[in-house]
Amino acid sequence: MKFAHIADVHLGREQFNQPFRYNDYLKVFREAIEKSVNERVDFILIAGDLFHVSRPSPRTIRDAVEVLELPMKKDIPVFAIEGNHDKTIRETSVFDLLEHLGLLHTVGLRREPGKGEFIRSKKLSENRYLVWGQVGDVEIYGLRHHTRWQLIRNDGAVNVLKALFKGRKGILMLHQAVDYLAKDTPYQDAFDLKLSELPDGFSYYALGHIHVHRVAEPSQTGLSGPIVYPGSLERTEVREASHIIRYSSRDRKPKVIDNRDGPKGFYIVEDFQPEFIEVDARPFYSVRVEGESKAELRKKVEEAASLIPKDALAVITLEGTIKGGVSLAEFNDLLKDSGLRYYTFRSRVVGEAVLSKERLSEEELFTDWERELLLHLRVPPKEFSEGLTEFVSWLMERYKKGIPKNTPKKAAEVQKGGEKEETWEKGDEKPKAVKGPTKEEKPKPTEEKVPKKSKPVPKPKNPSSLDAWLRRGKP
Ligand SMILES: [Mn+2]
Repeated sequence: MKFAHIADVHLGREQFNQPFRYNDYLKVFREAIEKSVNERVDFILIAGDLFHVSRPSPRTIRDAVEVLELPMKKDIPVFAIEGNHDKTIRETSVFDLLEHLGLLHTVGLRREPGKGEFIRSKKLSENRYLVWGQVGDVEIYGLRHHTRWQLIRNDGAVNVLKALFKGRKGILMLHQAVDYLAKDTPYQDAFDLKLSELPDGFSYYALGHIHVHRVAEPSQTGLSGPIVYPGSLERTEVREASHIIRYSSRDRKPKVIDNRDGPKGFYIVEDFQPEFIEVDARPFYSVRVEGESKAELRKKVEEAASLIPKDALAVITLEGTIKGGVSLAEFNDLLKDSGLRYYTFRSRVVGEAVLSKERLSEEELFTDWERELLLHLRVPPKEFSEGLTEFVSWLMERYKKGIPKNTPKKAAEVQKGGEKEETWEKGDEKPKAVKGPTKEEKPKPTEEKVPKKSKPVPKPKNPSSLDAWLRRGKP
């Protein structure tokens, strides 16, 4: 049994607003699919973010169709899940279109049972089916991207993944950041799942979301199979650069280093052993130039740029302490005849020396919900409205917990409008009808004192908790 594991294609993306980047992203996708077909794999997995946005342009859809026809013509099934970039709350999506054309199968929770030779379904509740793939004796499970608090509820007492995939085996496809593999990635402190929260029993964990390739072997994790991230097929940000050039104020010459996270590709997996297959992503240089004057910076930028091949991308970061600082406009003309395909400058130059202060941790600076809000603001704007709805309901739950049990009237007054609340807050005499507690008496929000009225939250260790979660209508 041999399969390909691809993730984070981000088809349709015009990085840096450069139309040629659209073709770069398409080119490596075609390369990955062609190599998979030539390897005669039994099936192909796309572990989320096939598209950069959930409503791709007609051109992007056409290009996806053209590439996905290659495995279809060879009867190689493609199984996919939606990632955070291409998931949608609408009933139908571009994935339905591709599925209808026979180009891929979406696995996970569906409103209707799946169809097709390679598809199996099980009814879980009214309008909810678990749909998975079956090729030979290998089962392919998966679930689209979810936020952490959709998957792990009641402080970890309810784990939706473990409930949903209990007793299942084969392959599990997810689009989430697992803490164990998130080191030195943007998800290091913003992971979705702890290692211990993954359901055990699968022979291969086909993940997406982290954009650099990473493998954690069973001997490291204690799980039944390797956890594998292929990373994105193209370079999506500067930390995925192919090469790094460092040129400090002490150096006489710039140094070129191959970036450990530079290689781009996917995995061909045979007997659940992954082998990394590189694709020809465009060379991308991360250049850091440090200087003590504008003239020194300009000279060093030119020297560093002479080491970069003409078809490459370059992000050039200027560093140093220069009186009065620098403006990037003074550098933009510098490389216009360099022949680089694209370059951009960033400045970390400081005008004057800043005394370093002891750094405060996130926990010291922000409350829990502020950190949760910040986490939400990190998601791309197009999915913000959906994420925000989730966040607001979460915040409402929290707020309800904060209202003391014995003062329902106060809560009612507050809800009536701002006027009375304001009077109360200004320190005037409280209205007689309101028997609110003083600040000191106010009980701390604890789990025990939560008056639950609306929307029941799934109870811990209750076998029907999964049903309750499903009924909430968030597949
Ligand atoms: Mn992605």
